[in-house]
Amino acid sequence: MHNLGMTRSSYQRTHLLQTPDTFIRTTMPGMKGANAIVHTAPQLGAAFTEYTVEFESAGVLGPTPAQRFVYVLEGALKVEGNGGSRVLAQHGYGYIPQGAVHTITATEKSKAVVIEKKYAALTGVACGAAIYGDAASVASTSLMGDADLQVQTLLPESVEYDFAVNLMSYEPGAALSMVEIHVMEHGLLMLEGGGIYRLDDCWYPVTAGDFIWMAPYCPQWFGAIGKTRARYLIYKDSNRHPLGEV
Ligand code: UGY
Ligand code: MN
Repeated sequence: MHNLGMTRSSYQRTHLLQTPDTFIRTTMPGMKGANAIVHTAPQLGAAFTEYTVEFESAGVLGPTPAQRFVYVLEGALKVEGNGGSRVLAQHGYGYIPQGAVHTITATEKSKAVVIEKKYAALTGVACGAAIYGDAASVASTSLMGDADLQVQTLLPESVEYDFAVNLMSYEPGAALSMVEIHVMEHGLLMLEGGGIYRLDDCWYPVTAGDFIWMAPYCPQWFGAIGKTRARYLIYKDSNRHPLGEV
């Protein structure tokens, strides 16, 4: 059933809204029993990749030329290498430094979002160590004093790490208190609920399952609408000078 060429998806110079009706699956070297929906990549102007992987049971993710962050949306993934073996259940996440040999295998039919970025090394600073956690046990803090807008920071905010991944949870009616404009870019996956996202000079209805890429300096604002909380996973580059190493 087609919908006469209509979609909420929108591709603009400063942003991409990619809704599930426009997702196309692909594969990558080393990927077995799995496929990827690539939401953002350097081809779009981004300095990172973000993709959703749909695994069959025993499906495998291939290697990466970059740092890797993985967040389990459904099912469970076994991560082997880099000092051990562990299983990440739903809402579990892992950060694997660039160059660390590892394998990621689904222990059941699973879905995960993967973020990868080439590490921006600093002389005299060691790359951050691997991290594994469960979002359910990460403490949250209010954004700018608003208790209805909670942020969970999944990676350490230290110079060894050159990007951040946060979970942002909005109670119904909560909103960013300002339109943000900043040098950092974002990759955003809506996990729950929905609302209105302002991107540049456009206002979009968004809902769980949607992906958004925001270029550096893209004006951005979100207000949660609906009777359940809205929640998204958001990437941003961090801890580096815009001109490069210092
Ligand atoms: O961390 C951020 O920049 C975040 N507040 N941006 C956003 O939610 N669009
Ligand atoms: Mn922002």
